[in-house]
Amino acid sequence: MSQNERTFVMIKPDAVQRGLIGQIISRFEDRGFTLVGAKFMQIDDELAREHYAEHEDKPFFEDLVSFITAGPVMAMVWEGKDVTRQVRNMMGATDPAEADIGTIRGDFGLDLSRNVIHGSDHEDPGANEREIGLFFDEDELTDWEQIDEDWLYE
Ligand code: IDP
Ligand code: MG
Repeated sequence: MSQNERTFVMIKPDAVQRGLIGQIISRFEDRGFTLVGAKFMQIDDELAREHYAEHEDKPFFEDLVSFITAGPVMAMVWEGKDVTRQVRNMMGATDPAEADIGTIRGDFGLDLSRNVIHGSDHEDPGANEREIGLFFDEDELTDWEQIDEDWLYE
């Protein structure tokens, strides 16, 4: 497989509760990306603090930790060409009120602290690998080739 960039994506507790898992996964499948890992789980306090460590000094940090641990999430690893940046484009701006219509946050969210989805920051080199490692062991990721790859990629 030549397009082996991977990124970490998480459907947040608000979207799980609102029954949006299927619609969100469909968007990534429709785009052509390959699902290589998935885990339906509830994040504990320690993992939440580690995952969002870059925000620990922000005023919203404690609320963010409470929110992300309040219910189950769908943690995933997606693979494909330029996937980290493309997933961020598909997610839209952090605040759903500012996100373009057609993006996941713009179509499914209204409030900054209930913004539906997380994706690794493409402007932070290594964020994707770091976050994948935080949520998945190597043997929980599956290498496979989609049958449409010859038609998806030149
Ligand atoms: P991102 O999720 O688009 O990468 P970040 O700035 O990394 O945005 O923030 C991480 C998460 O923290 C956001 O997705 C959102 O859930 C939450 N967050 C960010 N800024 C605020 C805020 O000002 N108030 C409340 N929550 C916030
Ligand atoms: Mg971020």
